[in-house]
Amino acid sequence: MNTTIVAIATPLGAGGVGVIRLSGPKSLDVLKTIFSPQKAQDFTPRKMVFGHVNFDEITDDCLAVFFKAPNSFTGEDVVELQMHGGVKLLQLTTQKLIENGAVMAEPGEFSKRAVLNGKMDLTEAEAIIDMIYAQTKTEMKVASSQMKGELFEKITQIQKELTTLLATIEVALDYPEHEETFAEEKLKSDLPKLLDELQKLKSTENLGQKIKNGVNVALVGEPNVGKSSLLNALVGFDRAIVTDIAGTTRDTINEGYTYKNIRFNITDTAGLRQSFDIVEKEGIKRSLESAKNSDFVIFLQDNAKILEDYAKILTETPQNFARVLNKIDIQSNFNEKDFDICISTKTGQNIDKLKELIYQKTIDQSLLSEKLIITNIRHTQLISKATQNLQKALKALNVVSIELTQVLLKQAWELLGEITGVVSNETIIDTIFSKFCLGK
Ligand SMILES: Nc1nc2c(ncn2[C@@H]2O[C@H](COP(=O)(O)OP(=O)(O)OP(=O)(O)O)[C@@H](O)[C@H]2O)c(=O)[nH]1
Ligand SMILES: [Mg+2]
Repeated sequence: MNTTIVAIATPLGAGGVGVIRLSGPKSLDVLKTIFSPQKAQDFTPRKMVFGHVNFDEITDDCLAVFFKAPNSFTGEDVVELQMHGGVKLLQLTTQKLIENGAVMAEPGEFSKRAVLNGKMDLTEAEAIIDMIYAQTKTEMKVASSQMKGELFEKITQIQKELTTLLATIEVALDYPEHEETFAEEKLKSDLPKLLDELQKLKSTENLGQKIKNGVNVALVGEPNVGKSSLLNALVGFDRAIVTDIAGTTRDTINEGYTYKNIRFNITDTAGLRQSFDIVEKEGIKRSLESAKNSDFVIFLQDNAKILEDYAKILTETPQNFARVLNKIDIQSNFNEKDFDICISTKTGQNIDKLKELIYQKTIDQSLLSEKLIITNIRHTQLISKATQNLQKALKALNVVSIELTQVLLKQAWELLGEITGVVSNETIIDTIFSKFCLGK
């Protein structure tokens, strides 16, 4: 990492301030090729310097700050230059810095360098990206706890316990006559505890995905029952076209809303009916597909014409659904007991209650207060594999040999190490950081 990288760290667009970041051994020298402090002064680390940038007949008043290695985000010499936030100004300045010795940073390269220089572990770096893209407070909270290193600590603690068990096996292999029984006893009592800890982490995976990507809810039902009207009522604006013509919606329409700090992604679909229209048929096919792939299905019915036979849809949908009666403003002669909730998108009656019902049926609130919630698929996959290894290790102990247990535990240790980056290879690192944005 001898190169000095540069990138615009703020989003491109007209803004009051734009920041350009440099990292690497020549950061300060490269900055000095275009920036001069107002007063004759040296750069004291972490102290803002007022001055101006001057090159190719372009000039701007700026603030610059220098972080001396290793006390910086990347662990290298870092410079941040605050200029006015014009797209062209920031682009031309970056280009000039490249002409004067810096190289363009890859997406995520600052964070990658921070990890490679031991300034943070992989889980913390991944939490940064989650914070940047967070859409809800819950998502922010989970990312913050990961950024504070809570996942790192948990995984490291499990690895430490595995190391102790591996050491016990080692001794048992050297002195089988004295130690083997002791080692077996210890493994039989300690491994289930570790398995419990991993399984507890894994149990948060489904909630973690919902926190990160939102809860997917599909609206299905016959044409004209008011699905599009319900979508509009839930999201709070006229997103979908509503008419009294049956078969108005054909393509699926997606829109979201946030309730109790969780994002809900609603899919409005084509009304289900026997159709010979090729476009509508395709819409109906997609409608059933989105019902199948969602976390929750709202099966909507019309108070003017209550349909008895929804068996077909229910067999194709997930177990998690609600029967909802719409248009209760039309007439009151319906049996409330046949439905989970009765609403009117026209008057807005019970729309809030429906939001609460969806929340209750899709969010496991007992898990929501857990200190650690796994939101990253990479982490859940590794935790699953490590869990399988521990299960096999426990079995091997009973029926095969302590040597096999040893191999399986070592592998589990390494799988957990991939989460934090203690065990890593270039491909893993490159894949993770390629998802980052430029300048981070
Ligand atoms: N009275 C009354 N009319 C409603 C209510 N909700 C929807 N409607 C009317 O029912 C008709 C159909 O509404 P849509 O929302 O387009 O129904 P849809 O289920 O999306 O219909 P398709 O897209 O054709 O499948 C429109 O005329 C709406 O104004 C309601 O709560 N009360
Ligand atoms: Mg519609």
